[in-house]
Amino acid sequence: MSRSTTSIARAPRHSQADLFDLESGLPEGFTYQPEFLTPEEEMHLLSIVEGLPLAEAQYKEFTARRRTVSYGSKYDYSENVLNEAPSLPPFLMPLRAKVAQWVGVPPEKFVHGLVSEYRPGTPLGWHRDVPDFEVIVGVSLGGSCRMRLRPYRPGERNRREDVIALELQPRSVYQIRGTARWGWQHSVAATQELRYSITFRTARAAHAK
Ligand SMILES: O=C(O)CCC(=O)C(=O)O
Repeated sequence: MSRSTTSIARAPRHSQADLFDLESGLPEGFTYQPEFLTPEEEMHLLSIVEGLPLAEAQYKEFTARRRTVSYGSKYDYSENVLNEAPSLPPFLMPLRAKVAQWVGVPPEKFVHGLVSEYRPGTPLGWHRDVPDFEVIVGVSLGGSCRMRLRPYRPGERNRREDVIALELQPRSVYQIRGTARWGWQHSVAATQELRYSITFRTARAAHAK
C-alpha cells in the first residue's frame, strides 16, 4: 500500500448515516491527512522525541506498555484530575503552529501536548479522551498503526461490524472533534513497528483556565 493511501478497513452501516461524513466514510469530525510532515520534519522530530524521558503510562492499577511524556497538563487516572505539567517545549512549537493552521484553531489554544512511544506490540485500548479536552490532533512519526473507531454507546454491547479501522501512516495527521470526539471511541491495535505520536489538545470550554 502506498504511504499516502488512506485505507478504511470496514465501511460503516448506513443506519447511522447522520453520524458519518459520507465522502470519507469516517465519523463526522474525524479528518485524516497523509504526508502532513515532510520527511525532514519527521526526522528532526524523531531525533528529539527519541531522547525524551518517556515513562510507562499509568491507568489506575494498570501500567500500560505505551510510554509517554505530557506537557502543559497531565491527567492523573487514579485521582481523575488534570494536573500541571512542564510547559510545551520549544521543539513542539512549530508543529503546534502547523497543526493549529490545519484545523483552523489559534495555536495557543492547544494547551496540552503528549508524546507517545509505541514499541512493536503496544496497543492502546478503547477510550474517549478525558472531558477536560475538546479538539484532539495527532501526528504520527516513524511507523504506521491501525486506529479503530467505534460508536460510544454506554451500556450497549459493542458490535464488531460497527468498527471502522484506519491505517495511520508516518508523517500523517488526524483530527478528532465534534461527533467523532464525543460520540465515538478510538483505540490503537497492537503496533507492528516502532511508532511515535504527538498529540495536541485544546481545553474544553467548561474547563478552560
Ligand atoms: O497515538 C495516537 O495517535 C493515539 C493517541 C490517543 O488516542 C490518546 O493519547 O488518547
